[in-house]
Amino acid sequence: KISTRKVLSIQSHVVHGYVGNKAATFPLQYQGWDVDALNTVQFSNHPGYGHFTGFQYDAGHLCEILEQGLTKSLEVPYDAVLMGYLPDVESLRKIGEAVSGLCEKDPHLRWVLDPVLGDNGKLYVSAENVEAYKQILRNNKVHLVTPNQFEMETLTGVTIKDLESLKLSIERFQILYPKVDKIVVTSLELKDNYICACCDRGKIQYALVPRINAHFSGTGDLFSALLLNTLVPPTGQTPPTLAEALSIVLSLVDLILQRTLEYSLSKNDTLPVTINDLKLIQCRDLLIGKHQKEEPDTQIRL
Ligand code: PXL
Repeated sequence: KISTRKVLSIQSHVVHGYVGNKAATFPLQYQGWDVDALNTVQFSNHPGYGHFTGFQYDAGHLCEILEQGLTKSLEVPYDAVLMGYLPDVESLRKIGEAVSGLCEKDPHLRWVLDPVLGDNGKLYVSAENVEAYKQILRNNKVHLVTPNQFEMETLTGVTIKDLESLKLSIERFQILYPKVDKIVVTSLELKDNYICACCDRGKIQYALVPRINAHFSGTGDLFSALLLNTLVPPTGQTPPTLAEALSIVLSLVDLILQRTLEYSLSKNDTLPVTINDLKLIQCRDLLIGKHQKEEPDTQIRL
């Protein structure tokens, strides 16, 4: 009998393309997860296209599905909750409380939180959302949090400009949010190097991320889904260390981005290009889990 792991993934839905739940669901299913996708918005496509239509679901609708439907009636035995983009602050607070309740009832449940606040020095949610994330992180045993550089700076108040200030921000994070178990800081650009940092039980490590001269949407969502997959293995398997998991996931994401770039470029394109959507379906051979058991690409070392 083949077993599955079960995740509740709370993120956005785009009809066309691959961000949010559309970037997380297929890779997780391909790795053997039952994915219950609770969609926080439904857009035609992501706003990076320059035009889109759609709407957000409000807190009442989302909580009704989570609390009345999934938790009370179905009692789905989730192994993990993956929480991504939640633009409405009331939804963020209420869903945060509901997930917190689930974690209290079931200590086995892993909460992976991607605090989507902004990027490249710009907030794309309200200041209230920042406070709501801080409160969630202060009060909950979150298994893994995956801020990018700007989100880490916003959550800690420490500006990151080199390895030393990065270390300071991680130390500050641990003081402010001592209940959070593991931290991965993504999209760090320090002195022309792309870096990823991780911290588990006080141990901080860094990885150099291969540079690809293009901008992609959905990479962060794919990344947090794959990290969850690697950190929460099937029952009976020992999870890798955070550094090992990060190394495996970074090399897989690199392969997916390389292929996406190759398949997206037209003859007259000049780099850097902006690529609207990851070529996830064309990367299914990379996603099927075989990669997990192999040695990660040697180029990514911690
Ligand atoms: O994190 C990517 C993402 C998720 N959800 C929505 C987005 C984006 C990025 O553009 O627009 C709605």
